[in-house]
Amino acid sequence: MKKILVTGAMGQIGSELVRKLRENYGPSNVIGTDLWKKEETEGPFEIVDVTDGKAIHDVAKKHNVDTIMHLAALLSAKAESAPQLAWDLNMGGLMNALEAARELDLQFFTPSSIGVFGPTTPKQNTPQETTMRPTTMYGVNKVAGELLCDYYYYRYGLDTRGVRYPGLISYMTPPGGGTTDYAVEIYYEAIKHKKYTSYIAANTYMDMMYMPDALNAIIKLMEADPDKLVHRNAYNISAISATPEDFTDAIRKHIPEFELTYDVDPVRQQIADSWPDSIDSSAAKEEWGFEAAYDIDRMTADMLAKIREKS
Ligand code: NAD
Ligand code: AKB
Repeated sequence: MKKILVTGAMGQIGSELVRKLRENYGPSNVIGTDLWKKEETEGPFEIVDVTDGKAIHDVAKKHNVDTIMHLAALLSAKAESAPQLAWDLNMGGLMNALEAARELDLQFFTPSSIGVFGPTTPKQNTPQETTMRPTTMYGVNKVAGELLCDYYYYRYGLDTRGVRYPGLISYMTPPGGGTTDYAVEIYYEAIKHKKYTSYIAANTYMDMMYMPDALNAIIKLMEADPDKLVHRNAYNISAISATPEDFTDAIRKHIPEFELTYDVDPVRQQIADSWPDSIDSSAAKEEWGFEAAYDIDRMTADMLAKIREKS
């Protein structure tokens, strides 16, 4: 991995991943791409619509990259409100990115999600290999995406790798329309109003992870010895299994008067209820040394400090 093209580079993950990759591999060796860009965006950047296969291919070729990290997608809540768009973007964009990687012989990464699991999946310590019958459009896309990446690996020998991310928590770029977004909003509201109304119901567990751990995981997996990878697409990884009350308890250690109330959104609650309470990351630990440095308390201290600095 020496020269990397990132799709969806303006998003929650992409905006921080590009920065981190540039620190590690050099600013000129990371090409950000998206449908749009912020005015202040620095470094090599191209406008690329991933539903246009030729555009991905041409930009990858122009910059002579050896790796594609494909992030452009519609997340779970948005996908439920626009299933056709989700299919076209999540499947069409992935197929185009894989084809570009095949034609140019590039290493390939794309994130899957805990959204691959469904109501018939074991809910506690969900195994790496288990029943995957999701009941959301996003989950259907992610399962099909995992299979497609494996297909390119087995059929063409393409070096495809992926992780099943839990909800990601970060302070730089807001999340893009997922079910786990409440776990970011709660921190901003804690600083601003000392209270938060959760659209996710009490006692709903979901897996979460702080962004620095999520970024380190991508780099560690992509640099891992291929001979050690028994699995490919995609590895369970998680750091935290938490409810809205667990976030509240962690925030109250810094803001004792913080209050939590509920106004449950039935669509996002149904999605959350169909996902695991906690997933088992042992295959990722054993095969490429995945580890998470942030638990909920360490992450909360950092999130609150960083949001305060910004405001
Ligand atoms: P995001 O919604 O924050 O960003 C997606 C980016 O894709 C946006 O900048 C958007 O402009 C861009 N995009 C949309 N349509 C496009 C198109 N046609 N062509 C090019 N770019 C387009 O998403 P994210 O949270 O950064 O997620 C990135 C990937 O990680 C997705 O595959 C997502 O499913 C996966 N993932 C994210 C999380 C999470 O909690 N953030 C968890 C699990 C998996
Ligand atoms: C979402 O909630 O859609 C994402 C995810 C877990 O894939 N954060």
